Amino acid sequence: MQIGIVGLPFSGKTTLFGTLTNTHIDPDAFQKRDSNISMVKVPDSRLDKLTAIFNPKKKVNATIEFVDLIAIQKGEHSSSQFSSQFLTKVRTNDALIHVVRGFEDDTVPHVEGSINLLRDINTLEEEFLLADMAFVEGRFEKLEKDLRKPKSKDRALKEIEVMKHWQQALENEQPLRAIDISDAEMEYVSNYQPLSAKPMLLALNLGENDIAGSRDIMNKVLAETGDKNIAAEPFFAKIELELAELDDEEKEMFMEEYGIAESALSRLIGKAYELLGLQSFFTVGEDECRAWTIKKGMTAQQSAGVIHTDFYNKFIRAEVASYDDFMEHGSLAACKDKGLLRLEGKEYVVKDGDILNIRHG
Ligand SMILES: Nc1nc2c(ncn2[C@@H]2O[C@H](COP(=O)(O)OP(=O)(O)OP(=O)(O)O)[C@@H](O)[C@H]2O)c(=O)[nH]1
Ligand SMILES: [Mg+2]
Repeated sequence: MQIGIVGLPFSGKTTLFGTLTNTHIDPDAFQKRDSNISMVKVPDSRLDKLTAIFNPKKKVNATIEFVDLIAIQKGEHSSSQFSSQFLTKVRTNDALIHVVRGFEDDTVPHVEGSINLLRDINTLEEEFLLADMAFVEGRFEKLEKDLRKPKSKDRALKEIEVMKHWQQALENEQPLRAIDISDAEMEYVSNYQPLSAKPMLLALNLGENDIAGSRDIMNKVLAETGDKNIAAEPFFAKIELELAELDDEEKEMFMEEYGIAESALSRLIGKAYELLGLQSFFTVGEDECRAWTIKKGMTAQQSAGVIHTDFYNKFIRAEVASYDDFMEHGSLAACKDKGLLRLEGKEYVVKDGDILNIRHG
């Protein structure tokens, strides 16, 4: 999974990237390159506990790739077109984190001269809507030509219907993530990755003084912007970057002092999982304990396919124990004795925290 970090200049993107990836950053050095990419282990206390029990040779966390993208400036794309380089990078992202500046700091100028979360959120959203409108217009031009060719006419007619639906939404200033795209429509547009359709996590980069009221600020922002594929989470880039560099004991002490319950990484990843409808299952053993990321609703066979395509093709059954049952009884053998190690077929819908052992041919 890949998550892109976007936002206006000086909002704290690179600082957040440094916090999430635990890399010491020199913003000046980073700005010279156009984007930074880093793979991050998804923190998971359940995996830690399983590892403590099995004591395996290897512990493998699920991973997420974060990309620190370049800043987006208002009106920068006067033709309503993002640079193709930017688009190519954003297209491959499964979701976007939009860093919104909420901290005051006279030494770091705000491009608009003042702090206003909703204005900045809308600025970026408008750029996305404009880019998608330009995309839709481009498709109409191409589809007009396709209409004249007998071979492509039928398909073009269908796609035009979808593009009209999209255009109507965009003209009403509705991001495409807020509209329903049916499976039938999807068939014609599954290759497209409009910006305003990306699930969006608003990362509100607040100042130190906002820590106590951060949930209220978040709820207010969500009340104004909320659509179904949007989430928000407050964070405090500067403090949290400093925290990320401390050892665990010190970190805990300072987090408590600041009233921050969980690291920025686990908070934002938690939100991203929710937003994207993701969950984890585990495989355990003496060789390896491992967390895997799947979409909610995936079956045992589909989940087996995430481990290996062969497991999908040659799937026979899955032995399943829930994480809670396992922790209560301490071993798979004990679960089996209690009838809590179930044999499930390929249609079984895997639940968050299931421990799976795939039997395959
Ligand atoms: N006081 C304060 N300063 C911050 C905070 N977050 C970031 N900064 C500072 O703001 C400046 C810009 O932060 P960056 O993380 O580089 O912002 P950016 O969004 O990556 O900026 P560009 O890549 O230039 O668009 C840096 O000097 C940071 O140290 C914060 O929460 N509080
Ligand atoms: Mg930056």
